Amino acid sequence: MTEKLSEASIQRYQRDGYIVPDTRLPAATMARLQAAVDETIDANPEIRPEHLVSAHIDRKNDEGVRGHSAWLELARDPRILDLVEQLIGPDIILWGCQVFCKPAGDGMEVPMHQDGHYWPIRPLATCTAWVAIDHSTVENGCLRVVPGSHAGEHYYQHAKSDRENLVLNQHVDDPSADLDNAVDVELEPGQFSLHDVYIIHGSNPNTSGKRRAGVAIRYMPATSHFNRELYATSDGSGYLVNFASRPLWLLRGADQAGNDLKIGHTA
Ligand SMILES: O=C(O)CCC(=O)C(=O)O
Repeated sequence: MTEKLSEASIQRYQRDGYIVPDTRLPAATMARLQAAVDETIDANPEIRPEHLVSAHIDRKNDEGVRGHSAWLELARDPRILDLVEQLIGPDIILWGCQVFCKPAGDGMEVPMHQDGHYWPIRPLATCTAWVAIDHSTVENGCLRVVPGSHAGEHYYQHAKSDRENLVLNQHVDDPSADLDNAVDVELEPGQFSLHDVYIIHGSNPNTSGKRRAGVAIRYMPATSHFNRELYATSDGSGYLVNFASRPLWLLRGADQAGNDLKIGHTA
């Protein structure tokens, strides 16, 4: 059954830049996804489990990660897509997906940042569904967001950091950013949040005894263009991404912006 977002929820997304819908993925789905996290990690022993970029590509992808079919299947899940559609419209392209698994004890911090600095999407637009695979709590480093920081599509100044135990080497370094207002988005397995590309977000290290795995699925409206020439490859965030050959999946509606939907697909 599709969840119909109330007008108040849609307004909250527009005002705060994120929402947590009521929908929960069922236990059977979560058991499969929990196994998929383990399998994805086992297939990529040389990669930190917070860095499993494009994990939805079911082969060794051009970013060096061996993906798993479960993530593409999840990205296609109508329970998620129906909600995304109510926020970004009927034409939807899946362009990214990253498993962020913070192991117990030494899970890395994601510094507070805005997405999109190195994303080749014009006009820049994306709704990220962050799906909790494990319990995601304050204790094990849940997602944190600064409500309203997406407003006005403003880019806050970022600075580079060369600390090693960070998932990203960029953090917001701007006196006008209200980082003290960050809120924790605690989720149970199967719950997910939806957040706007401009929102400031991040997460604390996981020093607890409990793993925190989540997967971020990136959807853009097919009225935007994924411009592969803008940033063909980038390590601007501290690890390699390859936008030149990143496959796009038109999941709903029609492409309205001349996107190349063939590149990167093997079959
Ligand atoms: O999983 C996290 O803690 C961070 C996720 C994130 O930065 C994102 O979804 O863009």
